[in-house]
Amino acid sequence: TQVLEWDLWSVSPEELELPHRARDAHKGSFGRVCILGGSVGYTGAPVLSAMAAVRSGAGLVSLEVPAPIWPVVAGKLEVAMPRPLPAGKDGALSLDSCEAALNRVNSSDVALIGPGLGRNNSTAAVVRHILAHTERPLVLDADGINALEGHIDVLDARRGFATVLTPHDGEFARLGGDLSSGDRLGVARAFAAEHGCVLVLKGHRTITAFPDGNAYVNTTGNPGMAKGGSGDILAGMIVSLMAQGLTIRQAVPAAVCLHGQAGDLAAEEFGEYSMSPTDLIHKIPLTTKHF
Ligand code: NPW
Ligand code: AMP
Ligand code: MG
Repeated sequence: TQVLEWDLWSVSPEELELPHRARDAHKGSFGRVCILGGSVGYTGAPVLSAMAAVRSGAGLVSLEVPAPIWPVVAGKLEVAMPRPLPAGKDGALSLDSCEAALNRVNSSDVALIGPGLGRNNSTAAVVRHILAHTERPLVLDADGINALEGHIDVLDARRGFATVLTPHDGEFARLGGDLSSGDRLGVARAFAAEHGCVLVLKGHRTITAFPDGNAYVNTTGNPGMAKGGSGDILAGMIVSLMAQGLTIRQAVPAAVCLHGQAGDLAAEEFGEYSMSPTDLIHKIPLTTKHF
């Protein structure tokens, strides 16, 4: 069992790997990402995830959003492809979305579920339907995690399939995580082992814990990232690296490390007060161009 401190500038190339882009590669070589997110009030989150996924190298990025917000999301995107899903009168995903959303997840290489999705009951039921029926690798963030509140058995049933959860402390508490001991590393490792998932416990010194007990403590990032939207970007970066054929063990800590590094570059240019999550996305290219 290893506990590694990650700092991109001191990490050796064999520890941090990005997928090789062969001279004759095409977009299909770099994975199909599906992002299920967005709701009335949270139209920005899935867009941030999608832009981060594109900037991190994914070949094709599609976005599945409730139909009422589709025009707004489509107006913000050029490279990623937004598609509408059936919604109810309240604007949230309806149960009619279950099969369509599942099909779209199943026709991608990796899916991210949750950014800005909202906490409506039928939306959460759609999320759980997908979890229960897909064998695809999944990244769950925000309301994708919240949909498991009181339903941790749905996560446990996915043991054997790749599932990455990226909670902040509030979301981790909804999963039953108890950080009152102050031992974030120990608690994260125990959770990953118990539920057979990869846990990214976010914050200062984000921890990535694998089910076998391995864990990484990230050293990049800064409090300028403590702004709504930063986590949506991280989730997009993780799903993007996973789609490109890295192993989950390579992809997740690498995305966490690069996300913090992009945040540090944004802070260098704009300062921690004024930097915006959008600035962080614009710094991703500086973190990846050396590879
Ligand atoms: P308190 O009161 O601050 O101490 P929620 P959310 C607690 C979307 N977004 N970090 C905290 O406690 C997301 O994708 C859309 C954070 C509070 O009780 C989600 O879908 C954006 N919170 C949705 O909004 C940009 C911590 O957790 C609760 C914490 C809601 O996500 C913003 C807050 O968490 C956002 O990303 C910690 N370290 N520790 C957009 N532009 O569209 C404790 N808490 O209720 O899950 O709300 O994270 O804002
Ligand atoms: P979220 O709460 O989902 O928007 O996620 C916030 C993101 O910003 C996570 O990746 C955190 O690790 C990062 N972040 C927030 N505050 C800090 C901090 N003080 N130092 C480093 N990273 C932070
Ligand atoms: Mg978040």
